[in-house]
Amino acid sequence: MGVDTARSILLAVGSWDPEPWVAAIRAGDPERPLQVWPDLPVPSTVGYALVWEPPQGVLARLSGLKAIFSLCAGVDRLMAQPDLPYLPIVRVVNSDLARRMTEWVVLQVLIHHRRQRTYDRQQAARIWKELRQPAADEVRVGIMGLGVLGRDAAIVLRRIGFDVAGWSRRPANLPDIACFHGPDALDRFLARTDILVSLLPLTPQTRGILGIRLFEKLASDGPLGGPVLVNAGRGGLQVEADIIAAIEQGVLVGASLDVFESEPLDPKSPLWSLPNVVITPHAAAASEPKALIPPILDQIRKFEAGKPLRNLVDRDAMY
Ligand code: NDP
Ligand code: OXD
Repeated sequence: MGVDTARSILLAVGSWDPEPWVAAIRAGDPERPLQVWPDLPVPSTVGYALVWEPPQGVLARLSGLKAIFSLCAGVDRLMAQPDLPYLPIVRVVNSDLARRMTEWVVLQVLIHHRRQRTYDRQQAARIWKELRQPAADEVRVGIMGLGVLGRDAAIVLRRIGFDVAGWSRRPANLPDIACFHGPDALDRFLARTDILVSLLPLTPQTRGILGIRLFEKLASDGPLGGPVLVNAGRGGLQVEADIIAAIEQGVLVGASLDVFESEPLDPKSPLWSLPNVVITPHAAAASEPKALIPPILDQIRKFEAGKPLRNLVDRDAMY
């Protein structure tokens, strides 16, 4: 039996700074050979590719490749590569990432719930005026996507006191959270939602789902004066022209958007200046090398010892 020499790592992180990733890999496994794109002196020795937006064609060149580790939770751009090898893809499932996302989601829900944008405007105009404040349990938050991130956010929002529901593809069960699943339950889920939080992956089934027809099905009788959209999933989930129209027509009374159809968001987009719209630059939950690399190296070591890989992308479901 020949010796398996394909045990080196290829790091390909697109426009990100590779340095912190390299430092974390070297600290976690100093003995492991590492090649950092675009330096790929011996492609045949690469066993593991750690990637964020790798250039097309690179992965297909790695004849000894055994597994691909996505350095972000969403794998839509990776899955869209036409020459993606049919190998296991491990995605990010990490408590650091989940905590970061939950912080962002809770912040946005509270900004709308506590009318922070209105208070910002009042402060700018030196107006002292207290606004009526509904209790958290009067506000129905609906989370689309009850996966690793959606569940964490749901539990914390519930703990704060919101009336929380979630919607997923397959049945889910979470204490004190109303769980809906599948296309047949979507309308019922929307009808009981004042603040809609999207933490869906981008797949052929979810592309464009956040459009005017969906917004019109949200609850319009809630204590915030109308429904609010919060999207940190992917920009391809949303139809931005519909969000703009919905805000202008009062179908939505606010939105918080971290992701966009095209990033960076065009400086000319009306979204920048609509009232009660919060824009963040795809910053809800950053991939942190110090947090993400140790469990990846641990998985590689266990895999080499014959253990199965965990957190694999389902190639059929595309997430
Ligand atoms: P998961 O794969 O753990 O969860 C995805 C959830 O979406 C699951 O509950 C899944 O259902 C549900 N879902 C998928 N397709 C459908 C569908 N057709 N109908 C209904 N529900 C569906 O992903 P994560 O929670 O880890 O991450 C979610 C997304 O967040 C990522 O894909 C990424 O795009 C985005 N993200 C954004 C970041 C940012 O900074 N803005 C940072 C990190 C992630 P089921 O439970 O049945 O499988
Ligand atoms: C992710 C992201 O998917 O940063 O992890 O968007």
